[in-house]
Amino acid sequence: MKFLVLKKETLLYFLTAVIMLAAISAWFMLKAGDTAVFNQESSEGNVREIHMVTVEFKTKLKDGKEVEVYRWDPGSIVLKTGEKAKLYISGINGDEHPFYIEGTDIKGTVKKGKETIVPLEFDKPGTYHLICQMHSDRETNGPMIADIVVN
Ligand SMILES: [Cu+2]
Repeated sequence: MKFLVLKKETLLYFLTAVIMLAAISAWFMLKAGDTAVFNQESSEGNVREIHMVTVEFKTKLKDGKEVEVYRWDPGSIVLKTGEKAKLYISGINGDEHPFYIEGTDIKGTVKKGKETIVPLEFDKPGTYHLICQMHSDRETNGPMIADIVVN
């Protein structure tokens, strides 16, 4: 009788061990699954993120006159032909910057405190100008032009 009780106990221990092992492997399998999904997502698009801001330089001249200029920062970005990128432009200075990219049909507006996302992909190499229509030259507190260099 005692032997039988012991055997039951052993069986219980064995069962507990099996359940624990199953739980641990299930946890690892789920974890591996999560990683696989994450990897799929990151390799699927392979879209590069590029961040840009709108800035303003301002100064007072000796005669008291104020001069200012608006710029895209960075002023140039480099892409490979066919490379997919997302350009995130944050509006820091200036209420708004309506822009277009020369040689494309891309246009939009960057507003203060907001982020404008511009998907980029160029089939032909060259230098494409990102031009702010409001600050396109020195007369209008520009030139607010960034170069998108495609190699
Ligand atoms: Cu502007």
